Amino acid sequence: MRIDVRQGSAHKIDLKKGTKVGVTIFSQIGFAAPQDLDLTSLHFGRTGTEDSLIRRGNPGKFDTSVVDGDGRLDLIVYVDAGSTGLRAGDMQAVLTGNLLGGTPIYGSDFVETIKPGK
Ligand SMILES: [Ca+2]
Repeated sequence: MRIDVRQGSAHKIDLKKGTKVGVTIFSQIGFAAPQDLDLTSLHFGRTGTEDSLIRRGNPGKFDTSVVDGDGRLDLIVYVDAGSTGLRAGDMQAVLTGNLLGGTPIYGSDFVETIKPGK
């Protein structure tokens, strides 16, 4: 699964608690992220086990947008950088979860992490 992690438009993430980071999950042939994912199962962070998603209700409301111009709606979830377990200098972040049928999914992206407030 292809994901893209950004704080605003940059890959550089301020690890301060409360920093909102967007994680785009790209749909592809045979996989529609907004429909096929079990949204309650998603975890994101240093190891992919962290409960860092910012949820509005349960399972929460997330954004959809055609991020990459391929005509397929992609899913955008938001996480609190302070809950990801990421440390300054980490260069990778991981998203894990399940499809609605229970199949586990995994994605990772390059990140640049900076100390809180720097
Ligand atoms: Ca797309």
